Amino acid sequence: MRRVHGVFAGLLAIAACSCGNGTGTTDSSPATPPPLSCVETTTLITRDNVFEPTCMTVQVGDGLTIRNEGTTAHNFSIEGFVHDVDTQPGEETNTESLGLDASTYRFLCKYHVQIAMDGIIRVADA
Ligand SMILES: [Cu+2]
Repeated sequence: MRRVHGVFAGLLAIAACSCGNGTGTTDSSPATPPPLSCVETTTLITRDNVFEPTCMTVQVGDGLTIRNEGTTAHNFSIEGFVHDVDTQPGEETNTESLGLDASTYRFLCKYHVQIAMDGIIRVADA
């Protein structure tokens, strides 16, 4: 019993050492968005392949103007909601009120989400 306990403690020590070398991979989840400085705007620009800004603040009831300054079609979707708006290159799309409660949401381009074309939208109480 005593010997088993000793081996276990040794393994813990080794695990702690390898963590210190930066090999830990368990905490890479973006579940908690980092505290970004969000831009207060209802105009979202899409480029190839990034949103600008990547963090925006709007008021409850606001709609968006999505302007595609890229050379390929981009999409605006809000994770977990039905919004699904395509904007062609050089064009502009105006959405109606997003109809979202005050909270923080992730938006993304469904065509390029695999290459991290996404952002954060904060909906604030008017
Ligand atoms: Cu895109």
